[in-house]
Amino acid sequence: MMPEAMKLDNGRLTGPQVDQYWQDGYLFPIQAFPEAEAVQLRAELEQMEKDWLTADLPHPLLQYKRINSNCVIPLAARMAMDPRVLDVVEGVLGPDLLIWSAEFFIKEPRTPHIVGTHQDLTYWGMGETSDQVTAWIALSPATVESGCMDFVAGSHKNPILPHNDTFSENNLLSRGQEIAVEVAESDKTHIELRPGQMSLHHGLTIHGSGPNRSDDRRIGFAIRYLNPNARQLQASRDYAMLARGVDRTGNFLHFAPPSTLFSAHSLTLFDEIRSARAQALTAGAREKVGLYGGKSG
Ligand SMILES: O=C(O)CCC(=O)C(=O)O
Repeated sequence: MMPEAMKLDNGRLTGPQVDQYWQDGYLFPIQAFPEAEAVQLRAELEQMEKDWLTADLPHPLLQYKRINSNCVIPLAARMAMDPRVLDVVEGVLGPDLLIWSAEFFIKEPRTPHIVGTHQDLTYWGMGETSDQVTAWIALSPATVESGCMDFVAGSHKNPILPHNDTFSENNLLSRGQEIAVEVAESDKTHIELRPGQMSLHHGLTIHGSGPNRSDDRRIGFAIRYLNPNARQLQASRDYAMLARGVDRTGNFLHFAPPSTLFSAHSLTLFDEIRSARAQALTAGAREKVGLYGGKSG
């Protein structure tokens, strides 16, 4: 039985829920959309997949879904800018919100693909900032059987730990990256979610996910939110979409949500963002440090 979503205060996190997030480095399950609406959103996504699978796009469709989908797919930008999601994210990041990337993590039924255990911030080029959070929304049941995420409680209090590139075919991350420390099964919490529910996680939280052994697709939509204090430290410039409030720092170049699918303008922008970020994404993990290093987040 999956747990019921936590009770919000008028769509917003309560003080104790925010404290829980900072204590554990994650929070779930939170109702982002009613289940029936999630079913509709999934249908819209799957229609788009059908319509564009064999289209003549500069990159395979999978790449546009997997990273910066909010740049080229209006559905992705709409979900990432949904006020119900932003109201929750505000509880962690404050009133000024940027979207750095929105990514579909899809595991087809009965496939071996996993996501190796990692910390997101290792590859973002932003250092160990707490000015970010990922909201991961389930568009199909995320269960242990279907390969839901596993989080290690309190692990966001670590610095960025060493990671190895495995380049494993079954790892959905670009370099098959995996944290170079053993994580005990008993330290992992399974993040089971019903369609429409979401989890929040910190970019230093150690997490990964197993294979989909179910007969349904496992569809997750991960939105990387920043507040404007975050900074790109490795690439010479970076981009983000302003979702709410104001950006007084100007650390990111803003772009508008797309109004049509894969417009020529958005396809060019997609490549521009990718090449600007390549510097940060290809940089390695930092020096060797111990697990559970005790730096407070
Ligand atoms: O969807 C998954 O299984 C993993 C996603 C993930 O690693 C993330 O959202 O940071």
